[in-house]
Amino acid sequence: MAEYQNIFTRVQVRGPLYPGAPHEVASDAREPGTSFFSRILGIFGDPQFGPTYLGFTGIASLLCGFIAFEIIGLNMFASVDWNPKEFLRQLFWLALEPPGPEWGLRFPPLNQGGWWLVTGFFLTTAILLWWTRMYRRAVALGMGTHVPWAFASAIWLYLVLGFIRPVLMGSWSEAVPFGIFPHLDWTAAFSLRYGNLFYNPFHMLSIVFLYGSALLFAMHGATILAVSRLGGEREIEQIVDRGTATERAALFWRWTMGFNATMESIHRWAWWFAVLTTLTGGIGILLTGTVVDNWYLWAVKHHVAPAYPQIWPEYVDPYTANPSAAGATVNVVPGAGK
Ligand code: 07D
Ligand code: 07D
Repeated sequence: MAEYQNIFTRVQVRGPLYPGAPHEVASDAREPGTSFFSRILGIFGDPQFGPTYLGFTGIASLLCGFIAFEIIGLNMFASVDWNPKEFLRQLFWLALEPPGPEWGLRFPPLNQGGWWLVTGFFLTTAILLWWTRMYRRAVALGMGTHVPWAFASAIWLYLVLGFIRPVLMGSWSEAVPFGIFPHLDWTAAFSLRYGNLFYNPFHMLSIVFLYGSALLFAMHGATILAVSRLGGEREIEQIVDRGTATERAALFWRWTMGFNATMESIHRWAWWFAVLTTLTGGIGILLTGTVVDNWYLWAVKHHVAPAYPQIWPEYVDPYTANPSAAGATVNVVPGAGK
């Protein structure tokens, strides 16, 4: 049994190199030398690498991604005065920041946020080209387009964060900086500026689907591994050979919770939970600062959160002192703002 308790694949099956399902396109990918076996890849998945397909959109996407990556790196390098040691030491703290609020939606000089705009353009182009490539490869193989549409949900959140919401707010300064820790600082500051994102119901929904994704993934992965000694992971055989792994797994769940997903429905659950994480998240970010200026006051108004009592009158929360500026017309603290 021990062999089933490892994260890595123990058995590596090697047949002749396989060019893939019969299809009319990508015939160049069948050229000899485009595929090879790798023991390391075999530990994580299929040992065969390739054939790959780059095509125009693939190459253009990688090129744009490379340009964005380079501009970020060079700006960070410049910010430490081209000192390689400092660059490496401070790498995780360095940033390419968006333009300041004084620029609105205008194009500032390169070193005052212009580079951020150029990078955003190339990164977004790279991501959209990669999406196009996935869509077209799926169609070329006669598959459904579920993968690109799931990816589109992530791209939606990305576009809301860095493009759609800043445009609605009338300022690039609202957008996320490029940088490892700076983008975390931005996330924390965003929550604080808009009165605690925990009270944003779409942030709540996004968390539900994020946690739900992890739970579903754990349940599904564990279930299939638990019946893999009966061939549970061989999906094709499971459809034809009834009565072994799948039925046992289904009965396990009926025994323990009265209900079971099917071989098909579990993947629908997984797809929707993952997709809804970023779909609801994007809605939550889009509403922040545009429709709702303070999620805490919003929650008080809608009886989600209680109002804190005023204990020390001399300390007045600036938001409660001027509720109209907070975009909410609640009198959270009686007597405050006089
Ligand atoms: C495991 C698949 C592989 C992908 C990886 C990410 C880059 C960035 C940096 C050129 C699960 C590759 C990273 C290409 C290179 C430069 C400057 C996916 C897997 C390994 N974040 N975030 C990370 C991005 C936002 C938040 C890590 C991207 C929002 C928090 C990584 C975006 C907010 C934490 C990263 C983005 C936010 C992170 C690991 C885009 C709210 C962490 C990501 C395009 C959603 C964690 C130091 C990972 C961390 C982390 C990338 C957006 C919050 C650098 C590309 C603005 C709270 N984010 N993030 O594994 O350790 O994802 O940060 O929107 O704690 Mg982030
Ligand atoms: C970022 C989609 C875009 C990514 C793309 C990928 C490349 C790299 C290269 C592979 C991740 C492009 C890829 C370019 C390719 C290679 C090598 C998806 C992205 C297109 N929060 N929070 C969420 C929790 C708090 C805040 C979502 C938990 C605090 C902000 C998620 C907690 C504050 C935002 C979530 C918590 C705060 C979020 C993200 C707990 C900070 C967002 C979902 C327990 C102090 C984002 C509505 C996701 C959002 C978001 C979880 C706390 C701020 C569910 C569990 C209160 C500003 N938070 N959060 O999938 O949608 O992101 O909010 O405390 O913007 Mg949060």
